[in-house]
Amino acid sequence: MGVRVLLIWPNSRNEVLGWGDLGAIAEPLALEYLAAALGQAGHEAHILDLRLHPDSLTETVAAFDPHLVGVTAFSMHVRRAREIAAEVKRLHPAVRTIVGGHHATFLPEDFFTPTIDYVVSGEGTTLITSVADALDRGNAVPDPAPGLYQREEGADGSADGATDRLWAPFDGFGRNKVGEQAFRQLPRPDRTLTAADRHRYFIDAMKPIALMRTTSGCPYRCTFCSIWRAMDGHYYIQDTDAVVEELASLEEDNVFLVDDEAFINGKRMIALAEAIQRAGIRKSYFTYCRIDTLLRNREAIAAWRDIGLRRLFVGIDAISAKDLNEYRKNCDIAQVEQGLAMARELDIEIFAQFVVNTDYTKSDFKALVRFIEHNRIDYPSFTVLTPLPGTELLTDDCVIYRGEDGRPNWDLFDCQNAVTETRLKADAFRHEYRNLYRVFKGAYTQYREHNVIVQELSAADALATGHPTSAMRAGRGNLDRAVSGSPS
Ligand code: B12
Ligand code: SF4
Repeated sequence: MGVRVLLIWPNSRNEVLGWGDLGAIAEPLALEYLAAALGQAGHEAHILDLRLHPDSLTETVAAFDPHLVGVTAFSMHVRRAREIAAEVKRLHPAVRTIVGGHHATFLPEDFFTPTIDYVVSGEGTTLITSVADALDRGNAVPDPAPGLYQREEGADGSADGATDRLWAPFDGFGRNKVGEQAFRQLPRPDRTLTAADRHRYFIDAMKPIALMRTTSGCPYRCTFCSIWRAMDGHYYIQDTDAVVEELASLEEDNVFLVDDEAFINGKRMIALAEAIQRAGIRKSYFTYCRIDTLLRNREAIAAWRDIGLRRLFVGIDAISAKDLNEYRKNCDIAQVEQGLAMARELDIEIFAQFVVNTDYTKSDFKALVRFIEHNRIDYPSFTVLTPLPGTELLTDDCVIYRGEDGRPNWDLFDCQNAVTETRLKADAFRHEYRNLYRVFKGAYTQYREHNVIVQELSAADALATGHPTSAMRAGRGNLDRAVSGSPS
């Protein structure tokens, strides 16, 4: 018979990102994977993207009448995901709630609250299906499985001790891991469920844009990155035929390959480009690539340029030997400069990502600006060095902003706020950091169909949750214009 499962992508509680959701609102790929698996098992799934439909929770719950509501969450969504689950329970106490995604993968205990019934750590398709199957059998208790946590029956009365009363002990169940074979057999994301929204998904001016994955994981070991930890260092590759078939099924002309490092294996990428060409598929591609991977694989990058590769998202991350070592990037400045030059020769646009170290002084900020100008980088983008869950940077006491429960204030984990001590005073660091976006504002205009207000939020603003500041409201206005497609 099957049950009804509503899958939700949260809107951020605070619009604290430098660009907010303005730079990108992209397809909820994780939810489409979950929906496909649920559909195959005979359940009915529905996707609600709250970034695009921020006021639709109540009406969607009423209209779809779900048995199970699932919410995905990055760290910056923790509080919002908990709020959504609480709201769902308020509207409909009998509905079961389940949370998964990047934060739950490493810190499931942040979701051990009375209004969340299940938490999934790691790959979610099999586990959400087993929960839906159990509910379908009239049993709220699915089979125990690695990565699946369930709140004990009857423990919904009080918040205290909820963690202790979890049926699945945290230390015993770990993460749900997939092997390469299982990765290859994951169902193709169900994009029919986002059909009505697809024209609104964008990354900069690439609109509409589809997201797709051809590999998973990364063989490198950067200190600030949780991806290799989530995959235990494995790198899995999808079959060429499956990739070509999925690409052919996409209606969008723009495709963002969300592979963490697509070009690791140059021969495979050349073979894939040839297969895509043979299939007569023509799209504009954007994907991630390390600078040393780019240097090693000129031929593969050229082959992809010929089938439509337009932009590369390159994590340059650091401009000093000290930071490159500290981040364990395993490459040097000379390679960075050579890689940038090669991209220019190949006529590939570079979206360059820099990780601003919290030990930056004013002169480090100046050096970063000079480096970007000197290397004529098309599109610089910045994140603050953040101790993301799953990384060795997150230690017990490194986070200085904490919530009432003593846990880190996850609202600030958007990589645009320093959450640890900075060498500069906090306000000075924030000012210098925001200034980077101002300095390069002109560089963005050719890529953006809308102007963006760089938000001057203080950590205090962000901590005062639930009450948008005027800067947040201004951001929201821009967001509305951006998603409705009219340039501001
Ligand atoms: C593509 C991508 C983006 C894209 C688009 C994201 C989108 N759809 O909107 C862009 C470029 C916009 C982006 C931006 C950001 N991103 Co990003 N992004 C990714 C990337 C590379 C792939 C995401 C993806 O689609 N994966 C494929 C899906 C299928 O896998 P999945 O999400 O893991 O889902 C599986 C499981 O987690 C689980 N699951 C997931 N949700 C749920 C829900 C339920 C109910 C259940 C049961 C299970 C479950 O099952 C799923 C299927 O197997 C990931 C890294 C990665 N490898 O995942 C980083 C990643 C998610 N991004 C990250 C971050 C920090 C950001 C930013 C905040 C900062 C930044 N500048 O990068 C911004 C936020 C922007 C915003 N406003 O949302 C971090 C999140 C870490 C964390 N703990 O928060 C990641 C993990 C990268 C990293 N380690 O640094 N990102
Ligand atoms: S930052 Fe990039 S290269 Fe480094 S481990 Fe993460 S995905 Fe791999």
